[in-house]
Amino acid sequence: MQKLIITCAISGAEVTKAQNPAVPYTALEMAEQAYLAYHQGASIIHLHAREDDGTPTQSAERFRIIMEAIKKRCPDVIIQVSTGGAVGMSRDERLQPIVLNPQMATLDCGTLNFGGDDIFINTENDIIYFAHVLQERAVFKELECFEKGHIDSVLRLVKKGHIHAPLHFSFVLGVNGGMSGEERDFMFLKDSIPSDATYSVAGIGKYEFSLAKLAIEHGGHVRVGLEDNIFIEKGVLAASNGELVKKVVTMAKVANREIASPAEARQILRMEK
Ligand code: KMH
Ligand code: ZN
Repeated sequence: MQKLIITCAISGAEVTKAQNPAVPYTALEMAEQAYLAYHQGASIIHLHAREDDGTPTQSAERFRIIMEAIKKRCPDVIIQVSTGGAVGMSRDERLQPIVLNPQMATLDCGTLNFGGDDIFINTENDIIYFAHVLQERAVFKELECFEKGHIDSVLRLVKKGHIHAPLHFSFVLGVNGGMSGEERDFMFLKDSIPSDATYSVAGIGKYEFSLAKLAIEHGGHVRVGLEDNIFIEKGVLAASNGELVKKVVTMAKVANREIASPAEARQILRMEK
């Protein structure tokens, strides 16, 4: 089996310090949380930017400052910039950090309810627009799929020439409004992607570690982090993103799966830069 790539979603756009005080807002806090995750074995940092008061922002300047701070602490880590941003942001607002030519970014592959009155909008034209911008700048894309229809959309857009290989999927399961993260859901999705594609799972809330275990056992990759889940175990807040990563590393050891370094992750995903 390939070595295990661990992504850590350190900050998110929605989770707050009131929910877990370890959620980072400032550049220094972001760098510290990224370092703790990287030190435990994360090779990719999935990044949302915040203002110092916690307000989500897609400002390129804010991303630049935060990415510089992270690079100082973890020079070789892969930073995966979010182009999802927060619910309600426009296409161009979400795409702002791409001017920084990050190595990697997310490409959200469909619309879904996001709890309450929120709708995370990614129309077919949005997906095509984002895909072309990422392609033009040679930014490696992670295809965020919140349910099976999103995978089908990707495969259709591949046929139409809008999305190009290598295909690396992220199954984000358990969002309030998306597909749940039971074993049957995981099996269905992993069997729905092309055999030469790679995938990672991001289980929201209670699904974080059960999905991680399945992905470890089936040759997939794993994302954890405070964006997705604030607890290390039922009712116990995680002390840091590092603690969440450490738990996955322990699970991987039990399953005899080695952890990929950032350089190995680049090779496994067939990244060009
Ligand atoms: N904050 C969510 C609305 C991504 O990073 O690309 C979208 C999100 C997906 O987190
Ligand atoms: Zn995100």
